[in-house]
Amino acid sequence: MADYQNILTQVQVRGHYDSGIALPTGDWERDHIKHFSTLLGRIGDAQIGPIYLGWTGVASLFFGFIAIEIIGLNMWASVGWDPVKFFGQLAWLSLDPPLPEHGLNPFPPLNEGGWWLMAGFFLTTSIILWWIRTYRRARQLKMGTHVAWAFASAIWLYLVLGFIRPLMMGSWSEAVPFGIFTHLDWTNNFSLIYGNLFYNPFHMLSIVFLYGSALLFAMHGATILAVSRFGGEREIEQIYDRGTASERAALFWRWTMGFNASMESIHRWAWWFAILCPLTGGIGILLTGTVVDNWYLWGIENGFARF
Ligand code: 07D
Ligand code: 07D
Repeated sequence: MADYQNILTQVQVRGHYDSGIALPTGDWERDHIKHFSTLLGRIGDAQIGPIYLGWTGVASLFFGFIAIEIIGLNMWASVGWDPVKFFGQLAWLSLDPPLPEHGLNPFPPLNEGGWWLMAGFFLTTSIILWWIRTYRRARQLKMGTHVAWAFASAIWLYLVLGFIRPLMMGSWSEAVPFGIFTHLDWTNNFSLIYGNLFYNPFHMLSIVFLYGSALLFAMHGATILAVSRFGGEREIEQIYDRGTASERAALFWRWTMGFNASMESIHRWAWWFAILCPLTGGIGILLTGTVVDNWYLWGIENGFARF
């Protein structure tokens, strides 16, 4: 009997509609959407919902919408309200942070960075509300709060780039613009201004964890898929059952490299690698321009960059 599913099979997880555990009284009703999608069933669970929004979810979407609105309308205004130019040039349009002469002024003229500050405020509020939502939903389900802390790590880098470092440098103009290609130009310029970011050890560490995450993801995903014919994707059984799938998966890595992560530890490896990527990255950005002005010269002083 075909009783497993992955992206390469046609078999779907589809039973009766499952409402999940009951919410405490006072929490919002969330069973309005009861739907199955064959298409979504090909990449995951076919059941859609129940979706819980709650006030943090609604407020987060609301503030996120305001931020996108401010960014979008500014971009549209920058092409004289021409809809064709707006869509045609969208990837090149930008809402830039305040001009350097405004320093940390919280109310610079709207067209010289005021709109950027406002959009940043609403976007940050939206992201933090979404963080609270992930934390509270996890607690409500009596889960650990690992997802929230992983998300917090990304928020840390975001805040360093757009808030904490500009504060320490004394100017909002240090922050990242809102724009697809302009934020890439900013990234490139940042590296050039501060003497080649490749020589920043925290950029190195961040890359280690970025590449490491890809490697771990490939190893773990591939291993579980490779033993799915023995039920390897049913992880609960793997923890107490020394059955063939888990045994073979572990043995594969012992055979190929003499060591295997356990069914539990592999997820800790993945969690830490993913978290350490933006965490170390944020430290690296925070040190740039505040403690170190030129990473290449710093590398020479510390004996690992050569003329
Ligand atoms: C696949 C999950 C889904 C998320 C997606 C992104 C937006 C932006 C634009 C309002 C993996 C949705 C995009 C909401 C809308 C406006 C103006 C996540 C997945 C599909 N970047 N970056 C991208 C952001 C920074 C860098 C893409 C955000 C730093 C480089 C996308 C932030 C630096 C490259 C994007 C942020 C930096 C990109 C694809 C915030 C250093 C690329 C992202 C909030 C870290 C790549 C054209 C993706 C690209 C790319 C969004 C910050 C460097 C537009 C929201 C300042 C080198 N970045 N980025 O798939 O194709 O992520 O750019 O900090 O090459 Mg970036
Ligand atoms: C951006 C965290 C914030 C995102 C949040 C998400 C929404 C949207 C929408 C759901 C990504 C909010 C989401 C609002 C919701 C929907 C639809 C995480 C983010 C909160 N670099 N570099 C890194 C490499 C060079 C530079 C990290 C490689 C050059 C700068 C990473 C190379 C120069 C910065 C990395 C390379 C340069 C970085 C990012 C190679 C440019 C940073 C890690 C092979 C010429 C950032 C310390 C991350 C950092 C960063 C990789 C080259 C500049 C490891 C592989 C030398 C300025 N670079 N880089 O997780 O932390 O980002 O640096 O050349 O700021 Mg780099």
